[in-house]
Parts: sequence; structure tokens; C-alpha cells
Amino acid sequence: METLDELDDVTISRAIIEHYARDLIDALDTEVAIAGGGPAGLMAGYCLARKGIKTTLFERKLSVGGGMWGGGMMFSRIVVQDTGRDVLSDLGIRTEHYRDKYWVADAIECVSTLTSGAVQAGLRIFNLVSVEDVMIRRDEKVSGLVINWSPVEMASLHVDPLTIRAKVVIDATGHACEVVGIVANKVGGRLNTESGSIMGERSMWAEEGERAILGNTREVYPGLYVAGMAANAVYGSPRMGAIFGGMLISGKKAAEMIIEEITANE
Ligand code: 48H
Repeated sequence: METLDELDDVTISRAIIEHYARDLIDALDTEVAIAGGGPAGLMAGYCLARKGIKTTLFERKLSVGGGMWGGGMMFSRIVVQDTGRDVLSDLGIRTEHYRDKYWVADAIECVSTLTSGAVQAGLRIFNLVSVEDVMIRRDEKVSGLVINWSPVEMASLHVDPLTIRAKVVIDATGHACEVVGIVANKVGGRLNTESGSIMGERSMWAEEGERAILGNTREVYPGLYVAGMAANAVYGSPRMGAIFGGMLISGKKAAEMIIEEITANE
């Protein structure tokens, strides 16, 4: 009969602490830092990591996936159009044809497969970590993120944060566009929008929301890109409900623009 090896509880604890601390120290200097692990952030992280770019993603919640798990009104299915379906197929995620240009996918398969693909491509994800500020230097460029444990934020504990240096930051925090909000409020700089400030999300209109999102995926402030729902919120475009092609393609586009920028500066 097979016997289990002797286990030492403290060795288990030491292994966890040493490996986590090693990885967090390694992440202190990263090429791209992503705030938010919804579909847009995960997709951006996947595309960047696959190109060998050192990328770190911080997610406030226990689980990544953002608004994708719940599909539409907790019916855990998502809809994508042809372009979104191509992205899902590339990731090995199955879709079922509904009619015309509409495809349906299982939200659980989407989140789990995308997350697994991103992590295995080299994306480093820290869950339970909230981005609470940005790092700005004399050149007035966003040059990193300020992070803290989410439970510190939730319990309003007076605990100071830590800092991550990054060449480029992506705000993929969804509807709240939190990182852009921090820049607008604290840095007081003019954003690359029509008004110079956050324009605010508009009411539901799937066609227009999906059409606008690619144009809205851009560098909104030096060193800071915006992707996913945050892009539509910053640039004053509509929400679009549970159609997710735009989120995935926005994350992919942000990654492509950043890859071009990083490669050009090398
Ligand atoms: C760390 C943070 C912070 C922070 C937030 O909401 P998400 O799923 O965002 P997207 O853009 O990838 O996808 C949007 C989509 O889910 C959606 O909401 C759609 C399509 N809505 C349409 C409609 O009509 O409503 O994910 C954002 C993630 C979440 O997991 C947050 O917990 C996380 O970002 N987050 N993480 N630090 N300060 N703020």
C-alpha cells in the first residue's frame, strides 16, 4: 500500500511565504502593470505575456474574471460576434452558433480558459490586491502603481501601501475606470479625451458600445492606457450588456499598441 510522506506544517508555510515573497519582489519592476482582471485585463495580459513582455496584473477580488462569470443577469452565457468568436477560438474556447453573426459561449469556460492561458503564457497575477494610487514622477508620466491588500481597503485599516514600477500601466478596472479617476483627481492632468476629463459612460446600446470601444482603447495619459469597459466610461461611450467581443478585442488592441511602443523604445 502507498504511504504518504511525512508532512511538516511549518515547511508548507515556509514554501508559500518564500515563493510569494520572491514573486512579489520580482514584480516590483515590471514592464507592464495591469489594474483589473476582467476579460479586458486578462486578454491584454495574455497577449503581452505571450510576446515575452514582463507583465503583472493586480485584481482586487479573490477571483479574476470580473463581470464575465455572471453572463447576462446571472445567466452564465456570453454572446460574441464573429470577431470575438475568432479570439475565443484562438484560445481554445468553444462557441455555439446562435444565428447570423451571434455566437454563444459558456462564461465559466471563458474565464477559466482565458485565465489559464494567460498564466501559462507568463502573466503574473496577484489577486486580493487593490490599486489605490499611481506613481508619477517629474516627467508627469504614470510610471507605476501603488498597491495594498484588498482586506486593508475593505476594513478601512490605516496601513500604508507598496509601490510597483512599470514602463506602462493599463487601467482595466471596468465601469469604474479607477486608475484614470485617480489620475484625473490627484494629478490634475488633462486626459486625452475631448473634454480633458472623464466623459462618463452612456446608457446601454450594444451596437454603438461595441463599435466605439476599439477607438476608445488608447493612451489616455502619458504612460497610462485604458482598455475594456473603462475605455467606454472614460471616452463617453455606451455600455453594451453581456456581449463580450469588444472587451476581448480591446484588451488585445491595448497589448498590441504597448508591444509596438516597447519595441520602438528598445
Ligand atoms: C484592482 C480592481 C480595481 C482596483 C476594479 O468589470 P470587469 O469585468 O472589466 P472589463 O472591462 O474587463 O469587462 C467589462 C465587463 O465585465 C462588463 O462589465 C460589461 C461588458 N458590461 C456591460 C454593461 O452593460 O454593464 O473587470 C474589472 C476588474 C474586476 O475584477 C474588479 O474587481 C477589478 O477590475 N478592479 N482591481 N484594483 N482599484 N478596480
